[in-house]
Amino acid sequence: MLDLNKYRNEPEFHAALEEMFSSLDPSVINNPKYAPILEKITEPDKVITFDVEWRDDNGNKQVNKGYRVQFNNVNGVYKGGLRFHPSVNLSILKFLGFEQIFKNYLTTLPMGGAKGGSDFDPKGKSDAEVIRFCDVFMEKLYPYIGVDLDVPAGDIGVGAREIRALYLSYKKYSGKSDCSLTGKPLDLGGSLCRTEATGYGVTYFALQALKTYKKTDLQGKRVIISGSGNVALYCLKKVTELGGKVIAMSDSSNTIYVPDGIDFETLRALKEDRRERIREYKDIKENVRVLPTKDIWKIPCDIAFPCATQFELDDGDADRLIANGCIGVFEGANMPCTLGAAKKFIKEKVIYSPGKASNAGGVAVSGLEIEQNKKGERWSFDKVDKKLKGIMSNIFKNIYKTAKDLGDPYNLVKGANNYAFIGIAEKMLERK
Ligand code: NDP
Ligand code: 2IT
Repeated sequence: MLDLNKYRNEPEFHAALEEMFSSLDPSVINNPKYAPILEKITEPDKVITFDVEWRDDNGNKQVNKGYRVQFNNVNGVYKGGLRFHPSVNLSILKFLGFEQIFKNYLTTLPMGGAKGGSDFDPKGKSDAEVIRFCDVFMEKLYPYIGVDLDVPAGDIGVGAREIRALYLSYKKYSGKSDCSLTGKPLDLGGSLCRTEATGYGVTYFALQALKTYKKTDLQGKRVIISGSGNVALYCLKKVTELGGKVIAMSDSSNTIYVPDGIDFETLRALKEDRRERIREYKDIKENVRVLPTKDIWKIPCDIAFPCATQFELDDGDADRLIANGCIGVFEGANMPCTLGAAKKFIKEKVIYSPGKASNAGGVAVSGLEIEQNKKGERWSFDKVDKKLKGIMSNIFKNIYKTAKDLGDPYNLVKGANNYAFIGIAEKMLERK
């Protein structure tokens, strides 16, 4: 029997394992044929760590830690983002890499699970510093990646600027221009709709779930979205297009509460072009209240999209959302709800979707970027968007059916985990 206690000193990874194994149906977790793979599925195939020594603008030497966790490639090439954030450590990257195995399986595209990154903080650094850091990071990482081996992408702190720098360095050091990274800028072979994919995808997922469970949609709904990075911004755009009113968003410093609704283009320019703090929105628009970050969950809403980071929504926040009448919580981030918060939503029949299902749109379009690069094709925005819609709809259908078949229709955690675990476990048994 698998003993999760040995992972207690890796709290994020431990939580991801507990979420998976406690949700598996007894017919799955106790099935003797899966016993031999339980240990194997919880240990990464390979963990690569390296020092990144780079020079800041004053010429001083700085050192950060670099990582790539290649978790499991039974479903295809190692695939998953790179995160640059001061909190990055192996526990966080193992949790993200583990989740990625099952998320990527749900997309139906041939991708295994991986994650990587650094404790480097791009915030407050000049463009030149970020580019120098990315260059050394890639000098160390390039021997381990490539289109048929491992294909990283972005995540927190790794956006268009970082991917451009990383890909140019990859080409320089490897002498290759294969699809070794996704989320590339369009002029370097990126896919249309990759920037929008995670935020649009979680919104498409929400729409399908709202229709199925509550025979409703986003029209006229009061929505809150935590974060204001890549996922949150394009969730804002799609929710607004579909008739929802996004009344609050956040960053790690503040929440803004805007009862009239947040304007996408104003916030996009503030965050993407000018890299400012979200509170600056108050200086541009009327009727804006600036609150502490955590107060976002106190604002009454119909639907919540946690799109910032892990464990940002705790048990007490769940109680407040439920008391305020929230009907759906759709994770755009990876594991933003604590396990206790998720349990409360499921118990109270608030529609709750785990990130590995509802935020799979980003990696799905990454998979489509690989396909386009391999075929030497460039698909239109509408074509990619249509495929994304189809993939999100298919994920919802598969996990909803599994949850229903297990006699627990509101439990999409059970639905996603049992469905994806069986898929991966069967492939692991086949490989032996
Ligand atoms: P970005 O770096 O673009 O944005 C992150 C946002 O979250 C920022 O607004 C940031 O605020 C906020 N944030 C980060 N840490 C904290 C914190 N500790 N407390 C409060 N707010 C915080 O990242 P993404 O939008 O790409 O990623 C967001 C989430 O979505 C992550 O969990 C990521 O793993 C997940 N995800 C991303 C995908 C993608 O395609 N990009 C795909 C699937 C999942 P600040 O600027 O102040 O740091
Ligand atoms: O968490 C995620 O799925 C991502 N950060 C996207 C990974 C990818 O390879 O596009």
